[in-house]
Amino acid sequence: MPVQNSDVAAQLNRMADLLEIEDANPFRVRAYRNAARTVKGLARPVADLIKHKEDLTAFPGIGKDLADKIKEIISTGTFSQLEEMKTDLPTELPGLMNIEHIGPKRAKLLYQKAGISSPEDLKKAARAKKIRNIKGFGEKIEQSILSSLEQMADQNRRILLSDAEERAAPLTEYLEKASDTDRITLAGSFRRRKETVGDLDILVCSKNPQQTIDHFTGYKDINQIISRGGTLCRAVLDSGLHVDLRVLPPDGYNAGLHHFTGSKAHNIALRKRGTKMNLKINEYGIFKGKKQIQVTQEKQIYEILELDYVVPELRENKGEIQAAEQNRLPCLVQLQDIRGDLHVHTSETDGLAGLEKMVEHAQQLGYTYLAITDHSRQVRIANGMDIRRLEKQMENIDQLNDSLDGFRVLKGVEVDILADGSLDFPNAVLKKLDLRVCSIHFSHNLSRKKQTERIIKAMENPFFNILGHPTGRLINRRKPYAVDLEKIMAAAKKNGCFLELNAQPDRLDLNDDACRMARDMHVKIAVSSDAHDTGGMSHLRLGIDQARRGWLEPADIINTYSCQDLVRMMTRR
Ligand code: DGT
Ligand code: CA
Ligand code: CA
Ligand code: ZN
Repeated sequence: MPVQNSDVAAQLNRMADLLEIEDANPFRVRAYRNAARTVKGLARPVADLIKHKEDLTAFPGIGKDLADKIKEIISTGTFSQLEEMKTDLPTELPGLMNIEHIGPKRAKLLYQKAGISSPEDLKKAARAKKIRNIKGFGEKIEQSILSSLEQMADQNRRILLSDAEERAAPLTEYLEKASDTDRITLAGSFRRRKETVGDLDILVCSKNPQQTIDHFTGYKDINQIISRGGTLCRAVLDSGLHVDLRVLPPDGYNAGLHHFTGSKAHNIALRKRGTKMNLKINEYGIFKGKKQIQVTQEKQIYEILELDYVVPELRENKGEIQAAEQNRLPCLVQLQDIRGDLHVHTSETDGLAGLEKMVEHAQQLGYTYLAITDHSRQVRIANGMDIRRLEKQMENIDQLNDSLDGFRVLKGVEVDILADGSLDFPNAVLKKLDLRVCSIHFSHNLSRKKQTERIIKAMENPFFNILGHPTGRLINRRKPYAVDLEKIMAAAKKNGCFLELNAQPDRLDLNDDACRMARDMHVKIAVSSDAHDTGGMSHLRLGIDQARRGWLEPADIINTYSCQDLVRMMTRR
């Protein structure tokens, strides 16, 4: 199986982790992280690029040295320097850094003082109350480590939608090669565009199920076949991802597609409705008595049930069936409704591409505006800007705008919300900008009450526009901070502020339910990529998926508005 981009990124990040644990030069650490980010954001598999002898150093953050290392990873799965590092420190040690409260220093301490190198060791030691006595830890940290370990155990079986996409693409391509196969669809939570998926449910239309399954079992990335029947084969990929492959006959495809798209709760509710209409619905089709009603399109199932068509993203039994009955389903936002991106970073702070490159890419995406929102001074690890650098950037943007036609670069910032609720730049500076994304990057651990007050206080500043990544969660890695979203939204409404739906694959923050709450409370949302390079801007589509799951329409999303309207919305009072 060719080594995939996320595998390459994982190896580079592991090197960065080990270097951090060894307290190496921060520039070296950042070089590996930047390269990892670039590889992860590439539109094509890096293995392909190498095969076609393309120049990797053309990509941001990749020099000659890193290009060689990436080639080594592609051919051997690792690189010699990483292997050498591993001889001094246990391989799995960086894994500890995924746990909340554990950075490189503490990971090293845990290993040196208590011989702990894996989450399992750590859990045992924390339960035995042995962590609290290590210098730099204490009882409170011990307890939060334990609780985040327990939470990770619950979550880690689900993988990010974007990672699932990456695993699914080559598999689908492989399945298409078999003769006699027709349609191939990824159903289940993947088709409903949930932020994480438990497994892949692949449906293949074929008249020859045995042959299709034979072909599937020959896929190189399969680690284990769990079961194999006449039309169903369950397997585990090398990455640990489970796959259910189902073969459906041509005349049963649409009924099966509907059934295996789910959700289970939606299916059950539809089945109940069917029963009231004397119809029986199951994975094979819809039946009136013994007679099967022909279904040649998935839409027909809803027609037969006298419902408007419900798109997969809404099939969660959260009111969509009633809405479909009463012709009041939302007219959901689509990617093409988006006219600009309101949160991106450049190489001025922790981005990889310069201002011009980012703007050029936004134009290629068909946008008419782009807000540049680099970090403020507080975020030193991301090379946050001081006032002078911000002002210089504003000048550069003014100049660039003079040369652009039909496109506007908005002067923005991602300004830190400090612990006391003030913003990291004085109002006299903030005033000069077109737009301000205000985010929390520190003091995540305040009480729910204090955190809520902090954000509301920030929103009372007349230059507060958009609350960036509103809950601070990192899927599978960091819990949302304790905060009262309903109060936050009420304050946003009152003050004319907006909330972000950050489209980074592991943030997708707000989640679907919170988007729905915003809609109900008439608070508008900015769907933003938070890109750190040009490739990252296309993550916005994942934000749109999430927005759709949250019932959002174009009018609920501020970056579907014209630039003029948008700028007006950023001026409060
Ligand atoms: P996941 O894999 O946890 O992310 O979520 P799903 O929705 O993909 O769930 P999965 O893989 O267990 O099953 C795929 C679909 O099959 C599910 O969305 C609906 C359908 N399905 C599975 N089990 C049942 C069931 O017991 N009753 C009904 N009505 N449908 C089911
Ligand atoms: Ca599934
Ligand atoms: Ca499944
Ligand atoms: Zn941020």
